Amino acid sequence: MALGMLVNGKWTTEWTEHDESGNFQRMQTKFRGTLDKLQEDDRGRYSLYVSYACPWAHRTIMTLQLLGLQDFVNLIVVEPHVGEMGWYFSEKYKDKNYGFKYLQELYLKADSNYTGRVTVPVLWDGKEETIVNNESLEIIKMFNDTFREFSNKKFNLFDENLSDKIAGEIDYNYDAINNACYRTGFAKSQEVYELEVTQLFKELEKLDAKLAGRKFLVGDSLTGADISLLPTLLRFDVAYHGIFKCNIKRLKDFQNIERYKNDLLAIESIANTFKPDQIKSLYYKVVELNPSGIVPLGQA
Ligand SMILES: N[C@@H](CCC(=O)N[C@@H](CS)C(=O)NCC(=O)O)C(=O)O
Repeated sequence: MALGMLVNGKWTTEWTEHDESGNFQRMQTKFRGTLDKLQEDDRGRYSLYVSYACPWAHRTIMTLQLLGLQDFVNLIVVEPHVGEMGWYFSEKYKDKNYGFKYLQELYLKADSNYTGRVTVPVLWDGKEETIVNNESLEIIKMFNDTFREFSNKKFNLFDENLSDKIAGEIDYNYDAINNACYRTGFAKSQEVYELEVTQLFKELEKLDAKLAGRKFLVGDSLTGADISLLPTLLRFDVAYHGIFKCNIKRLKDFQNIERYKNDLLAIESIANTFKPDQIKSLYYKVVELNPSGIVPLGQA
């Protein structure tokens, strides 16, 4: 992965996601639209652009599959590697809408002056030819709340009666675990790294205790809180332990977290979204972290 971004519509290799002390600070996403009501005519109108390797996109793929929305929304997958020009398409991973070569072309179609990172996931509106939203949590909520009318309705991941608890878990875990792995991996000083990794493992201990005797984070069924956390857990021993140096313990050393993760992975529409080789390859090819780009054969 060579990190870069668009500035006023032009691709640069700038990457400004650190503060002066070397702390990783994630840039905010720019497209934050919502959809309130859909019609049967909207079948095929929207596309979800993803990479199976990306944890944020992984949330949206899981949700799409759990809700059975594959006939309503087109799934478009990028090559599992971030190249010199960011995410790209290939013979195998085609942009079925426009035949674009790079994902940045989609962003520029939505806004020719766009400034920001070119990230997945993207929820694309093929009728208006614009990006509805590129923030994973907002996309999974929209799938559940707006698109679910056209789904098999097997799951309701954001039950209104549990919404405060679900939102609380998602917020807490984002900071404590999901993004903490990135803050650890992208720390630019020994001091920042040590603080982050120590705190992350304290939080994992807490999570392990919380999951004792529990199948789900909130209530007694699968919710958006589980879907938001799980992609990070699935990347932990596969990639974060090595390349992000999140290595005080392996995730499989946490008994309850490991059982929780494996129980969720037993759900078919989750299992078939987990592609460990793509995950390893994406993270170990981040040039800033691993200049040789060598991907290890094993994992923690
Ligand atoms: N806030 C976004 C984050 C998405 C994100 O950071 N995606 C990464 C992949 S894991 C990406 O596309 N990175 C490419 C880049 O920054 O150039 C979300 O949750 O949807």
